[in-house]
Amino acid sequence: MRETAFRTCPLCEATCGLEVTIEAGRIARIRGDTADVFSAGFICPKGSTLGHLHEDPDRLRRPHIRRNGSHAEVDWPEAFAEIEARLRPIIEEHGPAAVGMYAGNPNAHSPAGLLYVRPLAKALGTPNLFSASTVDQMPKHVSSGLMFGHPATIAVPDIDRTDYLLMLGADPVVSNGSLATAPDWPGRMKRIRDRGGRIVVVDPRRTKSAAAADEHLAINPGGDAAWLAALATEILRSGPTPGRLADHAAGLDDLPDLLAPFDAASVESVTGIDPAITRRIAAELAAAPTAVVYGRLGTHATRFGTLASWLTDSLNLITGNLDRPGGAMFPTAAHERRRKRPFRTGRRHSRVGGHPELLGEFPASAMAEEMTTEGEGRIRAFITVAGNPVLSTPDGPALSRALSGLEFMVSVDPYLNETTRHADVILPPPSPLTRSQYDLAFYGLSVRNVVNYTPPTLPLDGAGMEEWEILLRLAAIASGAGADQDPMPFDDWGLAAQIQSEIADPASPIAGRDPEEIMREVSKRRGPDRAIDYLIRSGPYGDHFGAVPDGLTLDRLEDQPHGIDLGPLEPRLPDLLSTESGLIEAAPEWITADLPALRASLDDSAPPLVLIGRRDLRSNNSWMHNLDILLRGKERCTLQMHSSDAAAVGIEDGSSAEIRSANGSVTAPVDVTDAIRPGVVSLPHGWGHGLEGTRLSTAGTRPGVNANALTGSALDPVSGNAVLNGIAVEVLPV
Ligand SMILES: Nc1nc2c(c(=O)[nH]1)N[C@H]1C(S)=C(S)[C@@H](COP(=O)(O)OP(=O)(O)OC[C@H]3O[C@@H](n4cnc5c(=O)[nH]c(N)nc54)[C@H](O)[C@@H]3O)O[C@H]1N2
Ligand SMILES: Nc1nc2c(c(=O)[nH]1)N[C@H]1C(S)=C(S)[C@@H](COP(=O)(O)OP(=O)(O)OC[C@H]3O[C@@H](n4cnc5c(=O)[nH]c(N)nc54)[C@H](O)[C@@H]3O)O[C@H]1N2
Ligand code: SF4
Ligand SMILES: [Mo]
Repeated sequence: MRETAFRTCPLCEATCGLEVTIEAGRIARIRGDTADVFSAGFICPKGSTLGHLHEDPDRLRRPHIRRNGSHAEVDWPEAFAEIEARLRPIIEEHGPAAVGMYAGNPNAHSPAGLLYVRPLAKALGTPNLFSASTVDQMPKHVSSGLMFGHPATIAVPDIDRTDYLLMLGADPVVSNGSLATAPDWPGRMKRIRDRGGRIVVVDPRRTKSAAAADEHLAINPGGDAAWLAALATEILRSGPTPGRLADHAAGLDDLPDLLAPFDAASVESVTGIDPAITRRIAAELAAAPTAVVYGRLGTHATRFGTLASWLTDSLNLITGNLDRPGGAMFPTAAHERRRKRPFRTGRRHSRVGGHPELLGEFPASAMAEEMTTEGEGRIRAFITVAGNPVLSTPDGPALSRALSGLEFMVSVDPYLNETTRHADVILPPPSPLTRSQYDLAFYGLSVRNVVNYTPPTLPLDGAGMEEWEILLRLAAIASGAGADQDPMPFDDWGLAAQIQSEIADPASPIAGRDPEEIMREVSKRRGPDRAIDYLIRSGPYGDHFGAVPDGLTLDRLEDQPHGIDLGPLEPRLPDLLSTESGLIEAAPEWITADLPALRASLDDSAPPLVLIGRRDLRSNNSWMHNLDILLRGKERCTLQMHSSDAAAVGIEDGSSAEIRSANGSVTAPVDVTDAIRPGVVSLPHGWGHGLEGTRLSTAGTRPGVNANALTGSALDPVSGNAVLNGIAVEVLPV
């Protein structure tokens, strides 16, 4: 029998619609869903591989326990009993801080990750929480939280209507975009130019995105904050023009003085950008009918990442492009909640490094030291959920050693990989094709308001357990309720508590309603689907449980497998602001306090050679390398190096080189190219497979090397985000 199902791809932020052909219960083909309201048929090479992922014999189907150094399959009750027997005594003897947790990137792509990891963290009650956010976008959360009041109040580039896109440290033609959900960036970028708009890409490498732009500026790694500050200074010479937002912003008058040390001339040494070009770009930005500055990973994972993130939004504000069509706008997700409490930072500090907490987390770079430094509050047991920090966080080899010294470790992960090989118990979630999909993270970051819900495409395999149930059971164990306890009442209590608090809020669309009636209305579904139905029905487009007869419900979404287009982004300020003042805070002190350090950096002498990262279309961080269909083809874990740098040390294209940093050393084949700035080399992250105790037979055939053996403890102190770009290195022929 042949059937067709539609689903949203869960692999990256682009949320493409997939058309899945199923024959006799197996995936026969996956291609782009041409009827999808958002992606209209666009997909990348990864989207069609979900069937391969589903079939991958190395993907774990049942829990594994490590005994005598190797992992063996067990059943679920045995796995949970083992966790209870080994985790609880550690908590009882040493307190909750003795258990740490790291949540990785795929959590942002699954309802289970987004709805059930936080309750698990709460049940653990530990301050030692870490996530991939601090090797990624934490600067954006911090600057958005402080400027607009909530770390999720993030302005995205309105690329479908803009006349001018200034894009820094992002390569969306390859990454398919981040903090700016838009399937088909290549097509959308082309349309900007087709309608007479202009795209400027700022990146030390001439990327595929740079090649698709009108202009490419090869900035020095780490130079973005200073350069953006200089653009702001040049624009502020003729005064800010925030337009409608003038009455809704505090601190605008402080900007010229704060940014005075940075102008086109003073930042040339750290950016490598000719002052005349900087002045011209400033003039173009100010003059464009609409324009947007968009910065991403390459600007965030640097020493001054938060300043760069803040300056991005500041430039949009002072040019009148914040919250207007064609500028930087705030999406309205169908499940959005009202943002109330103002954002706070630094409520506590990490034990060893004294790093301030941000969003309830400490920097991922500080995980290893919290495990290996003796004393009260040391992390003795660890949980990873959908993360591979041995490959993805700084000084991965040191973290690997720290993990091997733990008393107990649990991983919720479908693979036995570089990180999970250290776990005493591995709990595998089922294949993504067997779960429902609704992008709780990305509809709030999307360049159009859209909504799409996908029910499971294939039934759960008999041995499998849904990931939300795994997480709920872990939470029950962590809270002391026991491994045998039915965890479902916890789920009911969690949702009931949310309903209670929202009906008590006079500003909620369901204020004063009967909580039991609402619970009944959503209770034909379970787990995340039930929660999502509740969130949508009581959300901005919802049916408000009968009050808005044609409003959204999950049933209605299920009837629309290609999604529902809710229209272009709409201006949302000042209503969306949740700062204490009720205003946009244009110059938050937590951030501007870092300006003197940026000023001082203008006098630093640059290292002769620095390392940055990059992504590849057929790769997804560390975890899709076990699929032969993606792995085949040319070697991807190569060091890109400019021909002049290669010639200077006698390195030829294709030969091997040793890359040394203060932190470590790796050896990789060199790809000599002129598409990178002299003085800069690039190595992708997520490689370094083939380690003992892993079960990744395909990835092991082309292991590559771990770029994070070269990165170290450097971070942006304002956000705790790791410095992954601009690492001083030496490259030597071998
Ligand atoms: N194919 C593929 N897609 C992915 C992923 C993947 O691994 N593979 N990962 C996903 C994830 S988790 C994320 S967060 C997104 C990230 O998506 P993007 O934010 O688009 O990140 P990258 O593609 O890494 O591009 C970052 C760019 O910054 C440049 N760069 C490095 N240092 C600097 C600097 O100091 N200044 C400037 N201006 N540029 C710099 C690099 O050369 C690179 O081209 O991609 C997602 N999509
Ligand atoms: N040097 C350098 N380092 C980087 C970056 C860089 O640009 N340069 N980029 C950084 C960025 S942006 C990110 S987001 C991080 C990513 O860092 P991580 O999130 O730690 O790493 P991933 O490689 O995405 O690992 C994902 C893990 O989740 C598992 N997994 C996949 N799907 C699921 C699922 O549905 N459920 C569960 N439970 N597990 C699942 C995979 O098997 C894998 O073990 O890497 C960062 N590291
Ligand atoms: S671009 Fe992202 S969402 Fe689209 S098919 Fe590729 S991996 Fe999936
Ligand atoms: Mo990321």
